[in-house]
Amino acid sequence: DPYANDPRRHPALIPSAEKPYNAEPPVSLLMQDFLTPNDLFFVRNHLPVPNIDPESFNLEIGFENGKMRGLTLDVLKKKLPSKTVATTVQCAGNRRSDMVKIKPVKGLNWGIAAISTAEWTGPTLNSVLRACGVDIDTVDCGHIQFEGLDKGPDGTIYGASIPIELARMLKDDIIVAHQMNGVDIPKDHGYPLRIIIPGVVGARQVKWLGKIVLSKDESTSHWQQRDYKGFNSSIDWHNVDFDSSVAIQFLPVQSAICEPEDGETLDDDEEVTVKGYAWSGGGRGIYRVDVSADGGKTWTSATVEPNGQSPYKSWAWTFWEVTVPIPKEHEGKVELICKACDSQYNVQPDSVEGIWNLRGCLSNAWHRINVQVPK
Ligand code: MTE
Ligand code: MO
Repeated sequence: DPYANDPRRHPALIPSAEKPYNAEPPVSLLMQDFLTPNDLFFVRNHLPVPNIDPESFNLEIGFENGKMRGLTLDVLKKKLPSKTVATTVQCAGNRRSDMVKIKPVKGLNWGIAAISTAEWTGPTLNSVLRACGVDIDTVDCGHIQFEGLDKGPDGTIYGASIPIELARMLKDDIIVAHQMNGVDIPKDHGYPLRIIIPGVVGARQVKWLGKIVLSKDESTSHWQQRDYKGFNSSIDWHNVDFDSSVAIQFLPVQSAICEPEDGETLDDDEEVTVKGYAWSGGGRGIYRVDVSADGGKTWTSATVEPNGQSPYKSWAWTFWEVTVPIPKEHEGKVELICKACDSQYNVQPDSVEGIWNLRGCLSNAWHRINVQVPK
């Protein structure tokens, strides 16, 4: 069993798959802390968790046509200036279960908690490359590829890449991280090293980082080329051409209701206090979250808790809260809806129909839950 050495996990995590292990925290715990505790951080593994010896570990950095440098953990931790960034990591498949309701898709049936936030510490990608004599602003390459040390029984390795323009834009906030919330990154999240690329889809933030390659080409990895891309709602598995679409990088604006939970019975029939999270990719902060208890006819804007980051470099989520009146003619149940607006005034689409895609990625329609109201 290639998964026999996988780490022990927190019993509260809700698995969507066991081998490889994938799990999200219960919604009731998601908003307990702004920084998600490491053992409750959602887990998205495609392969067995590798066992890496920190003593012999060497991060390889180079160009396609030859290894240029190897950096030990000691050098990465002690010789280079370190930076800490609080960022939210979201899987492209977060809230996929809402898409499945329209039409089946291929993918893990994530609820609303394939998203978590941590403070990541390590040298910046910029300083790591500079230590190798590479100037990220002038280097002649098209993409920066990242390779994981996790390997499938058939030899498959996990890899991803970002275009060099994206790397330049984010260079001071891309972290070659060795710490997560102040401790060594746990095994499930990439021990001993992981690349953190704020504002970008989880899939590019390669765990168990073993290699950084400056290349003229994108990563040829399955997950860069044949997964984690968007398509229109008429494309299905018979006519899909993965080469016709672009790999997802920045994620769109997202929000979800965590309290009350779907199906819950309220204890009041006049008003309800609604809480949730909101986040957008690309460093876009959250300007507003609106909540409706009458199917979207009327809205109340929530109090959005500042996350301490600029709306133009907002890497972490925000929590919000609002009390809304319950309509008189509720017949024992109401639908609660939330939608967020980010700092580029992007809003979430009102329904899933127009954004449905065969992989169930980018599921960010208005979040709707149903609750029972006491008579
Ligand atoms: N890196 C490696 N090496 N192997 C993986 O399977 N999964 C990716 C990304 N990095 C993955 C990886 C995906 S799809 C996501 S959403 C995030 O890691 C999840 O990070 P987490 O498990 O720390 O929440
Ligand atoms: Mo993911």
